[in-house]
Amino acid sequence: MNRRSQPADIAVTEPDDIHTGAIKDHAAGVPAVAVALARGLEQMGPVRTARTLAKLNQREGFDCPGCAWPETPGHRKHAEFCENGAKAVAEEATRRRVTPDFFAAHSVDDLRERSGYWLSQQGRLTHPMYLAPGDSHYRPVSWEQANQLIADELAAMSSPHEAVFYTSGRTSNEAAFVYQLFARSLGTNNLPDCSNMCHESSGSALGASIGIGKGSVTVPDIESADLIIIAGQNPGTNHPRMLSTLEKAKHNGARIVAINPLPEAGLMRFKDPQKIGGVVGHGVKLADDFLQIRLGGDMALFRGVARLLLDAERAAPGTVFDHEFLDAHCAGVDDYLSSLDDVDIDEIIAATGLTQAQIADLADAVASADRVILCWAMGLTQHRHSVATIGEGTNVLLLRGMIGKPGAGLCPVRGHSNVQGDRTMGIFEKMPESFLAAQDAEFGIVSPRDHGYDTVAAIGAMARGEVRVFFAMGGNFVSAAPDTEFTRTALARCSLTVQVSTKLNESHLATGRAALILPTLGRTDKDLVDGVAQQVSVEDSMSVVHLSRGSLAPASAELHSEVAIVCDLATTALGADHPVEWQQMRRDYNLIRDHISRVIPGFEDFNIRVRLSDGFVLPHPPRDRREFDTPDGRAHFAVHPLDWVPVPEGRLILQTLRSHDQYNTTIYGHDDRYRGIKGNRRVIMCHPDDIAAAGLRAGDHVDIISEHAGEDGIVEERRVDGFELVAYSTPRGNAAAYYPETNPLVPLGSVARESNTPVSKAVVIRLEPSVTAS
Ligand SMILES: Nc1nc2c(c(=O)[nH]1)N[C@H]1C(S)=C(S)[C@@H](COP(=O)(O)OP(=O)(O)OC[C@H]3O[C@@H](n4cnc5c(=O)[nH]c(N)nc54)[C@H](O)[C@@H]3O)O[C@H]1N2
Ligand SMILES: Nc1nc2c(c(=O)[nH]1)N[C@H]1C(S)=C(S)[C@@H](COP(=O)(O)OP(=O)(O)OC[C@H]3O[C@@H](n4cnc5c(=O)[nH]c(N)nc54)[C@H](O)[C@@H]3O)O[C@H]1N2
Ligand SMILES: [Mo]
Repeated sequence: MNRRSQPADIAVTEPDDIHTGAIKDHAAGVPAVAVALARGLEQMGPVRTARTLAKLNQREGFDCPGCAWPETPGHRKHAEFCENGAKAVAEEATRRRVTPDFFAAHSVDDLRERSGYWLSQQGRLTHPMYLAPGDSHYRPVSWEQANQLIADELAAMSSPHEAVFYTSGRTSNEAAFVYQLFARSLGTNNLPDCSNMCHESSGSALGASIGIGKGSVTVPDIESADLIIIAGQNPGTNHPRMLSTLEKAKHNGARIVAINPLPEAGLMRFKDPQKIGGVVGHGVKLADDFLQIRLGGDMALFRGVARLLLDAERAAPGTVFDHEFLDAHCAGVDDYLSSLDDVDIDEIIAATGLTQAQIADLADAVASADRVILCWAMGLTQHRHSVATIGEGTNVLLLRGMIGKPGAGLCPVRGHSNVQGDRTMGIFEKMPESFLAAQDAEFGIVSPRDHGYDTVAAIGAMARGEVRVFFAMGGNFVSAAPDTEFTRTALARCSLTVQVSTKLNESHLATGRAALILPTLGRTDKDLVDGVAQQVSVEDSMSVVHLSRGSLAPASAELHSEVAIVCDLATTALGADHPVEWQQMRRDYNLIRDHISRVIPGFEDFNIRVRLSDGFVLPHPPRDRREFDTPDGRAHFAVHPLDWVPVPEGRLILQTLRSHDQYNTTIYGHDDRYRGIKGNRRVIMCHPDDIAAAGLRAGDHVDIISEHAGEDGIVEERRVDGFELVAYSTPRGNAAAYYPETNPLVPLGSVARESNTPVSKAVVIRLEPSVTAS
């Protein structure tokens, strides 16, 4: 802190009047390149921009911190990134800094008044900071002091279950492994993660159906499929590199069906900015069919399709179902088929909002394709009946034998770049006995066996005052979690909250009695230990594990890697004679990989195979051998009663989603270019007839009130103020608004059955004209 004067805060453009324009009919193209470069130049300057983007997703470079879409094996393009990946990198590799001077100039109360956008635009955190009980400002602390403060709180717990260790999905395999090892050495399985709010429903459904919670396809499978169904996903914004893969599939003759309440630009047409045709032409039409389904209607659609497949099979036996596959590999077929006799096509039409012809057309496409892939993301996973919905989609593929053969399979498209790897490494409140036993044998520890808290359960425990220490390995818990105000109050009941972070966010201001900010290296940063550059690994959405090496000089000499942070804390908290060799692992990540290779199946010779040019693919028994790791070794048909989301009289169903200019809770800007909404994020998209029926007009400002019947049956209300109404193409009764602004509306008690994922895509709301309208 030898700066003489406090550097000026970074000024940001706060939201303005909103401008709405036409919904775009295509994604990418020249504006995407321009936006990516502009963000890079603004945050990094020209030299750093060129250097950084050149290393993005290259073999000798770092894994994009954007999404979990895989690189194309064998032939990576020189520029294997997209507009939004470049934005994610610019955010991390920015030259702006949040120093101790910044914290001296801003009290916590002052920072609480700022927007999340303003906070994240201030730059990279540079020093460990401590907010003492009752203090108004964060003040610098040494790493030793910080570790001692945490260790003292952990030692004061009356049970190890008073500690909660959250993980966001950017954490590397190596960091995740030592982190869960620390939690379990301490004696708790309280390891909630962002996946609990994300693809947990996919894991629950696929685990039950096919015995593994991961997708069964590779990039070459997608490129050679002949029918690709994309349900509940907006790849143009959230997985833009997927569009190049889809373009190839299209070129090879695939038919693409988009199932979405919104006509998302990326699904309609794609202009590859890395090709000349993408710069000047009209781009490639991607979706052949767009089914504008009602929110929560997908289970009904899949059941309708399954019933039509059954009818066709009955009419011409042996022509639709894959009997060989069903006989050799599946269980529960008869029960499932007899449940289809109850399907009432009128209910399917009501639930989906589609026509009978559209449903029949999809069934025909599924019946006649040789290679079918089903892709999905949050539009399927964040509903009350998500596990049943994904189970039903899986049933449709099983009927046709579409698992474990080239060009076919299940493709849950993951979010965070290493969320799948973190789970493989043991970030899960209920890891199986096989993992715990192998880990205990490797390290000579005794892991607890009782299940820990997931995200929603952790918030409940904090609210009851049963959590003393909340530790977050990345992420932005208070903004990402449902029921923002409740979650904030719950966090305030902890004695100590600790955030390991790269950038400032709202969770640094939603503190316990005391709080710590521990600044860490990101993906782009060089991780030097005693002069030797350490490498980490990640697993993408298709189970490929590969290395990631940062190359930039860190934002300050005070930044520690996530691995170092965990290992140093473990040494302080567990004592020097703990059986785990924390300090050796801290100094050489190869040792961590050696341990992983002995604990987790599929990681044999980890240190050798991870250095192969494309890394290595983890085993996936259904994909590789049509083997199913279920109790009877068979794939199981899921039989659930039909569930969907009717719209109560005078109410709307709200989905909360991402704009084109954000990464989860990190807001890059106020434009949602593809949806034609510019200048402000406090908007709610509604069908024009719903706006008129409410006696309102597009452009009016409204308060959004959510309604949820609590356990006692009493209807609880939650409110956010001052949202501008935008007339938009969405089914009647369905509305959309951005996350995290609308998280205060999502009730903590509204969760998906089995997976406990917050229902972020179906919130019952009503609108009232804003009195505070500008
Ligand atoms: N640039 C960028 N990239 C990201 C992220 C980001 O914020 N920004 N986030 C990352 C993360 S963690 C994740 S999980 C993924 C998220 O990727 P997505 O799942 O694409 O993200 P959402 O914006 O939540 O979009 C959900 C999509 O599902 C549709 N949908 C909503 N409800 C339903 C429904 O009931 N049925 C159907 N069929 N469709 C529905 C919505 O209209 C929308 O198109 O992206 C990852 N990549
Ligand atoms: N209403 C609603 N809520 C949702 C969703 C929704 O669709 N609707 N989506 C849910 C989903 S899919 C997800 S995945 C969650 C996301 O939940 P989180 O993962 O908790 O949230 P992020 O916004 O991705 O976290 C951003 C923060 O991570 C930190 N960070 C970034 N990179 C690194 C790193 O390399 N290391 C460390 N230690 N920290 C880093 C930065 O400080 C940054 O501020 O939100 C969920 N919440
Ligand atoms: Mo996610």
